[in-house]
Amino acid sequence: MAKLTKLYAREILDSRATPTIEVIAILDTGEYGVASIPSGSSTGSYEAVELRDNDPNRYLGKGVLKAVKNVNQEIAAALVGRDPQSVLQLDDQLIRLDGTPTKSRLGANAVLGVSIAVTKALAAASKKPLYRYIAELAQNTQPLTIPSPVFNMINGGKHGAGNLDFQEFHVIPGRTGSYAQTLETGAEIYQTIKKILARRGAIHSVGDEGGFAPNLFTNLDALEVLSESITECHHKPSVDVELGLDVASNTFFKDGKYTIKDRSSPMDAPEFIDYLRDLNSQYPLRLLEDPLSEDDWKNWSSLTAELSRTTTIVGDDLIVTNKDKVAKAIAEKACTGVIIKPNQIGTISETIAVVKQARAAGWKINVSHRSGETNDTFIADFAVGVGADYAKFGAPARGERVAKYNRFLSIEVELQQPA
Ligand code: 2PG
Ligand code: MG
Repeated sequence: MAKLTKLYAREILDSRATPTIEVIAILDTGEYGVASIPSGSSTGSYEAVELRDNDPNRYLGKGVLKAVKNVNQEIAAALVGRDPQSVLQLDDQLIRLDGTPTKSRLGANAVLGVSIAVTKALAAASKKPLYRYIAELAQNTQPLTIPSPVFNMINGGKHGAGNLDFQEFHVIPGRTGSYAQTLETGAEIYQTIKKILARRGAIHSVGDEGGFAPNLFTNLDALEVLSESITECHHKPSVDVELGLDVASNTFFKDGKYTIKDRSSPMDAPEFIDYLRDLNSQYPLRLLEDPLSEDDWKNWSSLTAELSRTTTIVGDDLIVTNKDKVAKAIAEKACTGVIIKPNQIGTISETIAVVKQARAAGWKINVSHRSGETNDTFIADFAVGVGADYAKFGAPARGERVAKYNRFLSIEVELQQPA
């Protein structure tokens, strides 16, 4: 077996000019893995803790030198010179070393950086493509396929320009052909949205995930723009090309009420559910993510009972890639799909365990990037390896988003080759 000969980290920048951690793991066989960790801005309160320096004199307090030091000193001292044996054993060791339920001592960013870098190094040493190595870790024996891409075309909420309340307006091309075709469809629709927004005088910039951040009157108008552009590209909206939303409702939920610009007064949960039901009949949605706030469990169950026959109700901030939350949601029938983000929990083994648990409950799996990203494409291999139904990597624009969609293109070609 291979020994870990070097493990070190450094501070780099993510796509939002914010520092993040990059970890390098080198084996005595010469193989190595490099991982850089993404970061969310609409984070759920129950996510694992991303360690930041809080030193106002550097990067407005957002530096990650403490996390870097934790890798270079404590974690390296525990792991270097040893055989990591398996990702599961490595992750167990990291969890024990940190010793907190939320990885707040060493930092989930430091811990996940090591977990992914070593996973990549071990995959390289096994001479298997990363996605196959992940499939073995996940005991996924199904034929490997590329998940359906969920393109985030219009950015609102915390990722936008302050005009729209909902965070993400998705376009999901149907899978009649190859993944490459869905990417082509997504790119054409993206370009068409740009033209339509210009025509409407809804001056646009782009948001954090590469989608447009336009000036529109209501959240519903954004869905209208998506539908119009799908039609203009000669597809049938909600049939050939479906729609989705990440409402990210935590961001506009206050004192028990949901406040959005489409309504003159704040709505309580039953009123907001009525609003979402009407929206869903006007613009049928394939995926409806975080329609209600992260602690509003009772109403999640009512909404799921009402809408899940036609629409997958997806928990992100509700579930935070956490096994206890998944168990609660299964028991309460609170959702039928889940967003999977490794940095919400902090190790690859725990992330895989959550995928398996959700899969066993019959949920749809949507593997997701974060709004602050790097060019690391690990998440694309991960999504293929665990057999995700969907992958959400932002718009088909901006380098850090496109890197992942392009990685799918090469995996698709490899999967088509005879074994
Ligand atoms: C989300 C994500 C990614 P963030 O809410 O699904 O799109 O956003 O990374 O800011 O939490
Ligand atoms: Mg979300």
